[in-house]
Amino acid sequence: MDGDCSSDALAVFASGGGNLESPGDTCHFDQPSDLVSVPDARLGPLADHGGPTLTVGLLQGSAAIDSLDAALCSATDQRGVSRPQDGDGNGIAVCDRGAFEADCSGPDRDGDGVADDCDNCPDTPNAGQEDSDGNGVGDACEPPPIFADDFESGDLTHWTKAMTGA
Ligand SMILES: [Ca+2]
Ligand SMILES: [Ca+2]
Ligand SMILES: [Ca+2]
Ligand SMILES: [Ca+2]
Repeated sequence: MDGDCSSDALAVFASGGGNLESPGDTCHFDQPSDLVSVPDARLGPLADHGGPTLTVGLLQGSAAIDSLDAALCSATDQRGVSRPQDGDGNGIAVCDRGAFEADCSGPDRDGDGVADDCDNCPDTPNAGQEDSDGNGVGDACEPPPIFADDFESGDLTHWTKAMTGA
């Protein structure tokens, strides 16, 4: 979960555990296995990573990677990728939090040494993974802003707030 639930009346969750919230602690993730107030979750944008639904990817170094209790781990992620995968390259496969199991040693189609699952620009070589605005999309492939103010392309948060006042 990326964002702030305190301003959203619909965002009342009953946590089954194993969730991650960043940056705050407003989503009622109150199980011992939940991880809250993570300053930088390193989540990617909601995108098509394969499988029947869109998923939020996990970027290299995300606190969600390899941090889930084995008891809470399902056999596959929402895409159908088998769990667990070794996401931090330490040779030990542990489940990730959320609907996405990052395979950081998987295919690397742009050849920059960062696997597609964990690359913030999977089609643009950017070994350093620079992301100066921290939105999970690397500087190397960040689309230019549509407007000069806060309305950044791909980030509907500001748009929704402006439209609904929520
Ligand atoms: Ca993992
Ligand atoms: Ca890559
Ligand atoms: Ca890349
Ligand atoms: Ca960015």
